[in-house]
Amino acid sequence: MKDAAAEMTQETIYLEDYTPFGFVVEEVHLTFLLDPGATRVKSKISFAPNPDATDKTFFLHGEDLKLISAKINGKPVTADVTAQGLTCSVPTKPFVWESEVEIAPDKNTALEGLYMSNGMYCTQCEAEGFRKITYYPDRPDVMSTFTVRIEGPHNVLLSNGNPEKSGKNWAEWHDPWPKPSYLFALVAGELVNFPGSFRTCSGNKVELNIWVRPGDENKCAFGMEALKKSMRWDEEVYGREYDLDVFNIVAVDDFNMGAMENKGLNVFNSSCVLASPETSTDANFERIEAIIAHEYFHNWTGNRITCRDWFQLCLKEGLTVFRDSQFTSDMRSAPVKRIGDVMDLRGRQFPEDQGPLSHPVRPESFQEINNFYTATVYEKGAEVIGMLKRLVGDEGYAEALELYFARHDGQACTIENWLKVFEDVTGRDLSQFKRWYSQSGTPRLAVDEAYADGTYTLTFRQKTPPTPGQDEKLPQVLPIAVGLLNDNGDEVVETTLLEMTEAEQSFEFKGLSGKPVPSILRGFSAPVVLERASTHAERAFLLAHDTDPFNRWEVSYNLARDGLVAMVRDGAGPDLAWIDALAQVIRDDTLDPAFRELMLNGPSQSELAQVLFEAGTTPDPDAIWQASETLKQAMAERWSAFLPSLAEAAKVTDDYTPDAEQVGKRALGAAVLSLQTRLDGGAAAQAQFSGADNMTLQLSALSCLIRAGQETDALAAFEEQWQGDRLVMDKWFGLQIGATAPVNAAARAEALTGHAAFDWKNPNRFRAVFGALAMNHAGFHRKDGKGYALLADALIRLDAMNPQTTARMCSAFQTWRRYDADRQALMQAALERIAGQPNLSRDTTEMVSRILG
Ligand code: B3K
Ligand code: ZN
Repeated sequence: MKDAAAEMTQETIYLEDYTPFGFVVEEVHLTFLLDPGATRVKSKISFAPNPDATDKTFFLHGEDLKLISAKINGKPVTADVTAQGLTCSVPTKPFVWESEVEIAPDKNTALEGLYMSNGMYCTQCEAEGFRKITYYPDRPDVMSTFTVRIEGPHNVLLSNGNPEKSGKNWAEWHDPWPKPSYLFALVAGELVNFPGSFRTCSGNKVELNIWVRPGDENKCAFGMEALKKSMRWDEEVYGREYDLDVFNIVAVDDFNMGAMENKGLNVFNSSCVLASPETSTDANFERIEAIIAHEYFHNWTGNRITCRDWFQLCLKEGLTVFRDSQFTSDMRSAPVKRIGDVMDLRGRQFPEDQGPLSHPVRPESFQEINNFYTATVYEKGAEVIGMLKRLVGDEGYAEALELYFARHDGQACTIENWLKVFEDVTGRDLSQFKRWYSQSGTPRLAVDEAYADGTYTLTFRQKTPPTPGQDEKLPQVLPIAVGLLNDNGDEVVETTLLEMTEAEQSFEFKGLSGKPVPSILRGFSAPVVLERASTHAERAFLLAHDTDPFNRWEVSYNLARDGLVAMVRDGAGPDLAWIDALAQVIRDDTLDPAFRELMLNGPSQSELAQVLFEAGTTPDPDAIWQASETLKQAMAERWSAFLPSLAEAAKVTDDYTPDAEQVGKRALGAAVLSLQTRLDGGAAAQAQFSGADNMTLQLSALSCLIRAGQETDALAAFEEQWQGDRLVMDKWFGLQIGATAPVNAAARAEALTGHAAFDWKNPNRFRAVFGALAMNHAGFHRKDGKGYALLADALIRLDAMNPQTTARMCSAFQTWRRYDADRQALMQAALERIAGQPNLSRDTTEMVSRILG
């Protein structure tokens, strides 16, 4: 173990300690002389004392920089330099700071700051990467205009804002909008563009470009259309217009996350922008559309109005996720999007909020801010905004947003600023609602019901279990959408929003002619765990009659969950009554195929482990896997008579498009194929694989063949066909670990790290292999600990190169306390082995110590 003293040297930053910087920055001029091993960065920055600040210490962040020279008002100065930055004595009046530093982009494997990817220069500054480029007050509340000159022998030289001037081997850019340093970007390389253009609502013409490596131009058309749709949607729905002459997107292969919203120059992980039917799945297309929208929407929610400090991250991220969900709902199917979002919330955010990494939507302390780009900040943050909108209504929300943009444009803001616009517009007191930002944990909501003399009473009790650092919780505001149905299945009370504010609270519905059947938490109106015992008969009734698509799906999900729990815990057989009821829904061709496919999705194996754990049963991953296999086998056998006709009906005969209609059909077709494979040993999957003319069909067939153990030839053929396409090869690496029987997963992951195309330095490839291992629930949680040991070895190796991606992947261990003593001991040993490494990064040190608790 690393000694306690070493651990304690990691500084913790607290929200309550915020103070403004002592200086304002009026202008920034940067010059880059590009060189892989020795790039020179010259800065010329106009500072003035900040009248709002008391502490006038002149501290500039700077890490891994070689300081060549520093001047104030043209005269050389000597600065006091440490590993974190420099201080210097400065005039009490406005002054100009100049510095020259040297950096080595080709050595930068952390992919933060200025780095190289396949010969191209690229930056990633959020959250604190700018300090690896030059000395600067690298904090989001310091906003300034930037003028950038880039010199280098590359055909493309890009930065933020509008192009000013250029010549052979140089270009100058000017961004007129004041921005924090985290939104700075620079790209240089031998790139080609896929051009487009957009006319804004007030008639301005914007030049659009997607810049890619030569050969990738044919994968840009979809992204370009998604960008135009996003620009139009933001004008129409939020009244937000684009504000520069150009909007550039660049695709880069080595990137720690999905994409980055740098002002006017979005940088994308190539997996999140490049798409073609042959190489991308329907899911890829949907994700690309959503991410392009998300980054574009940041132009207003994030860039024009940014965060005062990193504790306010949800101000931009929760809101922008909420906005991109609205966009996808409008472009595609709103119920399908909602169900997908809730599955994602339960799959990623709930485990986070119910384990050692639980933190509020607005955290109050951190050691490494990159560790807080979490499902809680993003997805729960978006849920909080959805609740706010439900409470104040669509009009109140629209007015509040108008006021937010008008009042705070050009500012660095807080959650207090955000809530105040809602208070001012609606006259509501949101002080209790604000607990959603400060209390961590998932509230549990229990319900009792009573009926007498035409009055139906629902009594709710809310309770949030203790989470790290928060033993006691206060009641939160819960918007609970409820509808009531009569015995005939008619809706006697339409969706009504109940506003719960107490720990226990009753709501009455009067004038009913009989005891109704309630449909509670429609649309998943609050991110809680609803605890309500329900009879089989009532669920079957709602499955047939609920008009709320989300709750109709929820009933099926709950039936699947409870059936699986009974199988694992009590040794019960599959719930045949549910399988038969579900058959009616699956075969109902008046329903959207995408919705029908979603109805087949019960909880994941990991979610089931959590459910068992909470019910007091130690989850056995092998038994969970076995139960889920038995259930699917039973479904396949019970539905064998109609599977072929369902498969036929799900076939798409038109040319491929990634639109919602075709996507839904292919999703249903894939679910049917996987059931058929259980009956025919892989014959139908083999036929689909051989005849597939798009990646969605090819990959769903390959997945079935892997599950059936029939994959050897198909995997070889796939590799032969796609070895030249790195994004498709990521799928090849991941699928053979993710879809295989648990017993093989760890060995396959280990073997694949020896494959010639495995690259430790490429986060996509690393995640393909180790993300897939962590997702193969029973495979990762092998009883002998091989999965844990392998992941720990990989994380130790990666940490020296790329702390951010390493720290993120540590969360695979976050559920460790759910499992039996042997597995817990093995996971603890793996975590302690990581923690004990010399020179472990700040990122990984923080994550491992939080997980260990
Ligand atoms: N804002 C970036 C995420 C930056 C992550 C830094 N570790 C992408 C996004 O949320 O849109
Ligand atoms: Zn974002």
